[in-house]
Amino acid sequence: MTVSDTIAAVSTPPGEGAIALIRVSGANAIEIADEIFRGKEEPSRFDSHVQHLGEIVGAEDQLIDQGVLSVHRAPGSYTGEDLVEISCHGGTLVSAKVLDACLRAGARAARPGEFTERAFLNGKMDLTQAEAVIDLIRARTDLALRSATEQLEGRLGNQIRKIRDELIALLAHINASIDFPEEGISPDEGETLCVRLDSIREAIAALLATADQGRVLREGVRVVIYGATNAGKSSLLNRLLGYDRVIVSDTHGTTRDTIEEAVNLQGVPIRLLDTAGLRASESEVESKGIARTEKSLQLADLRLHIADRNAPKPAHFNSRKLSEFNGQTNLPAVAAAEAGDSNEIVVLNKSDLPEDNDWKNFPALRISCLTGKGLPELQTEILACIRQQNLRPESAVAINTRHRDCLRRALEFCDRAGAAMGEALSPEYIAVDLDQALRALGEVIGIVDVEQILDSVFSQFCIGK
Ligand SMILES: Nc1nc2c(ncn2[C@@H]2O[C@H](COP(=O)(O)OP(=O)(O)OP(=O)(O)O)[C@@H](O)[C@H]2O)c(=O)[nH]1
Ligand SMILES: [Mg+2]
Repeated sequence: MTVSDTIAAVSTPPGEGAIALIRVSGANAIEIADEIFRGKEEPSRFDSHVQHLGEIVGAEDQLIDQGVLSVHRAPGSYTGEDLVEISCHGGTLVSAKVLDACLRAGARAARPGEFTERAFLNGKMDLTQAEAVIDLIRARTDLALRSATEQLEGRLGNQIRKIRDELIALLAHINASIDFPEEGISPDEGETLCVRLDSIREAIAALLATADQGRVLREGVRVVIYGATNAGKSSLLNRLLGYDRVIVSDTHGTTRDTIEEAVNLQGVPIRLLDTAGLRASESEVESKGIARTEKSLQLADLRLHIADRNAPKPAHFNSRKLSEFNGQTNLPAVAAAEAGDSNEIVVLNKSDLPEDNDWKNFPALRISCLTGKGLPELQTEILACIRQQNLRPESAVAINTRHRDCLRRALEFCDRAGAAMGEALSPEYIAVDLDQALRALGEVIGIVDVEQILDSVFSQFCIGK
């Protein structure tokens, strides 16, 4: 990987805006600025981080736009290299022309994420911090934003480094006993080593346990609305969403597919799913829809089981078996609900209408999607369930899928090393496993030089970041 060439990109999103920002980074950035900028003095004479007004010119000194240029000298810039930022008027054509002028003057068009990649390669941030930049850009809730900010500040990286340091010390100890076999590892020492390895394993496991919270922060809590046809599932989705997203009608079986929308519930990101209503159906399409309902329920973090209180209680509320509706299926989720798990909230809708005798004293939350009554209580209940399942990320360190894979491998190798220690195998065996664990941990923060990891991380960025 070469970091010698100078890159340039428009860092603001395409389209019309008040201003656009063009960034140039690399050894020739300031030279390029000199070539395309006409102001009171040349950019190469600017103080670092100070903005100057001037004219941006293209080929043959043709005026492109008036703009503001600042020079950020290495190593005190975002990328750690000489970096130039040019703000111009935000038209698509203007920013394209400014970029073109930079390219003519010797820069190369940057790939997505290349500025952040350089920041990483120049030691300005570790890989978890670089990933936090993507999370920050994509954050849609306050919580997700806070988590990304703390990761950007290096909290996750620091924890990984701490575990790594302990592992390195342990490995050094074991390597010493390989180099000086006559000294060996005494039983006493063996025991301390085991204790130290155990505490490392615990620390890795604790980070792994935040994977669910990380998924929630990045993707949202999966909440699935299900129940008999015509109960008001689609009406509830529309209500929670705040607009009429899904078709609502009094025809049974209106919704035949699963429909997903993102909702922000007091800062908690939610993926809300409306599903095809449950009933015995002859129609192939509807049966397929019900099969999808079942699939969604298996992946749900939380289920909202909704029924029409104005109608008799559907049979599956008693038998809790979907088989009565669909021939052969038997919902595991329904069975779980019977066992009294907390992942399900039973909701009786249409509380504006009289209640059917079947529901007398039935313990459930009563709402009306028509009048909005009971909806605040339902939202509170949803949030309480999420908190109870520990899905609400209060602690801001939360790992992503890539981190999880690395940490799982690290833990596996630590477990193997632990087993080898327990069996008093020769220290070489232990050292091999610990070394692998060390590598896996290093991958999280990008210490191991594995180019494909870098490619997969930085290709998710937008250009100019
Ligand atoms: N009176 C009253 N009617 C409601 C209420 N909520 C929904 N409805 C009506 O009930 C009917 C069914 O609502 P939907 O939201 O389409 O029900 P669904 O569960 O999505 O039905 P399917 O998609 O067929 O499974 C519609 O005519 C709604 O207007 C309510 O709280 N009170
Ligand atoms: Mg519906």
